[in-house]
Amino acid sequence: MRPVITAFEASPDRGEGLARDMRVRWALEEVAAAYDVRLVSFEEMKEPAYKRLHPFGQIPTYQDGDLELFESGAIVLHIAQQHSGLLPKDGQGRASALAWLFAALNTVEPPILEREQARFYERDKLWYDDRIPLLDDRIRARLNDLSRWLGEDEWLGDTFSVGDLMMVTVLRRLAGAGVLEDFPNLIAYVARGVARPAYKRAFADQLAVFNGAGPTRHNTAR
Ligand code: GTB
Repeated sequence: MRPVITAFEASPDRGEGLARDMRVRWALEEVAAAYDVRLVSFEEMKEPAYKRLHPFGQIPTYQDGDLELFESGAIVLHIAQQHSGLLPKDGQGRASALAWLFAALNTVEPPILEREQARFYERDKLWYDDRIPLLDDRIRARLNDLSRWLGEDEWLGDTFSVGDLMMVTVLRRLAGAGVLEDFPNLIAYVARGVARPAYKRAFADQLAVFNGAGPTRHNTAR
């Protein structure tokens, strides 16, 4: 039996891989786990049946037999724990990879999300033009520290881990914001992440949905 994840039937990101099913697809590809995708509409996500699976009526969800999960971080962590490849075997390496997973979600993503929300919902507000530079500064403060930590290293720990996977998907959300460009080592870090074959497969699969092919190439056993 293959796990089933949910993804947007029609993603507002137009196939750019910015919705949160992308990180789950990428994790599944990294560990070479076959999976199925159930595409859902915005209407279906708000129905009681779906909300029994996801209390907030969002994507992604994950079902594997009787096991049901929501929250992309919890899903990616579960995948990393079930398979080898995304968590180092040594104690410190594993603990640090988990710390970076949480740092991506709890420390770096929030100011990026706040900027996104402002762009979506506050464009017509009087304060908009003053607010964006403030939000950019908050993001820059995080990126500054992240950039310093990474230095010229390839990944945040000794090897690619679930922490890098999450951090790269979070940083990708800055595309077009003109903030990441101040940090050449982070640009190179994201480029290394998206150059991974597993990332490319995951990206192609979610793009195929946008291009109307449906969930056709979502299994990794290839
Ligand atoms: N904390 C949850 C998690 O990490 O799983 C957040 C899940 C979430 O926000 N899901 C979004 C969703 O289902 C899709 S990814 N939204 C529908 C709703 O809440 O009704 C967020 C997203 C959406 C669109 C773009 N985009 O167009 O670029 C990027 C990211």
